[in-house]
Amino acid sequence: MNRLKNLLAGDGTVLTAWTSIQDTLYHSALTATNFDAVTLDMQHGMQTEDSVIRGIAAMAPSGKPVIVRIPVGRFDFASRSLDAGANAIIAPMINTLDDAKRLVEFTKYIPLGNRSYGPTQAVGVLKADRDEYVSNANDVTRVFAMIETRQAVENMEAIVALDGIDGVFCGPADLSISVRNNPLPDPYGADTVEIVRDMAQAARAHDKTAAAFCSSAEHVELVHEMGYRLISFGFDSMYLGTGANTLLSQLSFR
Ligand code: 3PY
Ligand code: MG
Repeated sequence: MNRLKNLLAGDGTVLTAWTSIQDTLYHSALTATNFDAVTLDMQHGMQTEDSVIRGIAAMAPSGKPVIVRIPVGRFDFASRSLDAGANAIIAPMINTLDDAKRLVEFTKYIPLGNRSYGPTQAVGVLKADRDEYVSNANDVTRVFAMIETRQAVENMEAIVALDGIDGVFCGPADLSISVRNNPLPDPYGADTVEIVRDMAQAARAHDKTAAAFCSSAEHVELVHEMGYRLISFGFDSMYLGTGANTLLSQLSFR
């Protein structure tokens, strides 16, 4: 049950796939790639409550951590995802200390939070004893607050310092939109790159994990060099398109 925590121990880097596709056969296929973890995206991705619950169970035999990005404010489903056996939660648009407190309330058992008891599916999926699961869940399930607005940056120190928040997750597109006051994103552009660097330093200063979303190898290298250790790379259309086109490019007659 402490899959993600173990992978991150000792300054380890975890590269996670990021998927919007609801199909459990596809989820299992993703676990067979060299990604270390899989993130099911319910915010902008098309994952549903059903596909998340079934996806977690389908991926369990791989032993790879499953992370769920909940829709904005769906703290109830953060609890349910953990009850279904998710290893980690990414919560978008955590802008204030109150937002962060509410996230912790729903994802950590007492004394850190107020997560309701009932790890129904988790114990089977993670092959854990019920009491063992509950006793260790606060420590081993990871909770990430997305910092992706100007307001969140202003409150970043307080958010990252909060007990129960295990890390910050940089959303570079929304961050650039908010900072530049421009609906067209400029991820990791000149106006936000130093904020992104500060985010990693704030996480490190509190012994928490810095995490980030990337859609190019260049950005993965950039955030890795800054100290980010949970990094998503690409999404479904990139995996399928790059894979198919790489295969086709190997043919001499095309
Ligand atoms: C962002 O870049 O804003 C994200 O939320 C990544 O999905
Ligand atoms: Mg975002």
